[in-house]
Amino acid sequence: MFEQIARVPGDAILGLIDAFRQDTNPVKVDLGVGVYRNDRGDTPVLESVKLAEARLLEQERTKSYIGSHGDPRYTDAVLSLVLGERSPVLDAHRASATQSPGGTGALRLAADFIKANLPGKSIWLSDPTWPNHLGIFEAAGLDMHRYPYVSADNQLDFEGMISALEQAPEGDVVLLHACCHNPSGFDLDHDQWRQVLALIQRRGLLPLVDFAYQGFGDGLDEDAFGTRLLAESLDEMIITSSCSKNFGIYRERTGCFILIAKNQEQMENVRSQAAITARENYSNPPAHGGAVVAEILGDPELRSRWVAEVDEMRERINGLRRAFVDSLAPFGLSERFAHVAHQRGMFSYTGLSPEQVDRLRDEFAIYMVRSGRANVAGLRREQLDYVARAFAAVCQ
Ligand code: PLP
Ligand code: TYF
Repeated sequence: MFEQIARVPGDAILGLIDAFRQDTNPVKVDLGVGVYRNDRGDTPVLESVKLAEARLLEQERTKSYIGSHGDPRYTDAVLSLVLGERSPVLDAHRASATQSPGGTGALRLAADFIKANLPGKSIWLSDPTWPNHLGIFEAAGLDMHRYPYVSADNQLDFEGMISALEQAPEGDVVLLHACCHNPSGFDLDHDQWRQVLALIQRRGLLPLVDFAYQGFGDGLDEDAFGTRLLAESLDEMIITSSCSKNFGIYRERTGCFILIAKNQEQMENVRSQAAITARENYSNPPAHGGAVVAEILGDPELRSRWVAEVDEMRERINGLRRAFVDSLAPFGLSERFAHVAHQRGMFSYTGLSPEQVDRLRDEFAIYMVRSGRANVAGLRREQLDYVARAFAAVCQ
């Protein structure tokens, strides 16, 4: 029976990992997959995570199931991290949190929840967006629409975004990146978030905020500005959060599916649906990552150590953004790439064409996604001049 099944292409971003590994050029540079790297090019386990894991190894007494909603110590900690310590939404008991296998698992819960409970509603995704968004919502059977996000001259297309979303029918879902937009690196400023809020209210839309990079843009609280504005202003909202990047626990699959309802009664109703969705997908989430996060956020000393580690990762990325633009100055290109210093998060839409990206790979062993997306965290200080020279060569 299997002879009729066709082979499909693999994930283009993950494919870069193999291509990079096979390249024997000693100066090769990996600006592909979105994983944080230090200046040696490594993705080490955070010290706060190592300390928490040592404690867990000592203290763990059971490997029994943790339940469909996961570990309440973890979900309560994530709610405070995302919505703020003194959020009126939490005081009103309007928010439900379900531990999920990564942010991806949370997105799939959101997709299934929408499909099962909001019949006939479509979802609106930014163009461009993280390619897996398309696969996840397609797999759940949702109809998708796109809204413009980046203009042809590689800038945030806020007007295009707003005018497209003005056409969305009432009750449709709009997916917004909380911060550090993947793949573009273009984020909304405070005034633009307020305009998006007004549009959502005017059109009666349901926001789904994907929050995968909290702490990587401007700060843990700063990055939550738009998310908290919507949560405190609207009756209903969905948030998918991920601890993969900010705790560096990618492979532990640690995320959270958050539903905000008008009141506690309705929150309990939608929460019961979230449990069914989780049960039908994977029953219970993996426990380890959530236990690590709960241990860190619940202990003042570990927590401040972790905050310092997040600060260090963010400051390294933002420092590299400025340093990269500076290193392009001798080639007369700092103006052309000035946006790299203003974008936020790990990613930058450089504005390079697929052909230029191919030349960077073939002639300089520099790997990036063909859309022109670079993982800024993949830059190393000692390679900045080399990369700048390569950019200058393909921009001739
Ligand atoms: N959303 C976006 C925009 C992402 O870039 C990622 C990253 O991989 C995710 C969600 C999900 O992350 P994970 O499933 O690894 O927690
Ligand atoms: O966009 C990225 O590079 C990260 C990592 O299937 C990633 O979000 C990429 C592709 C994928 C899973 C994770």
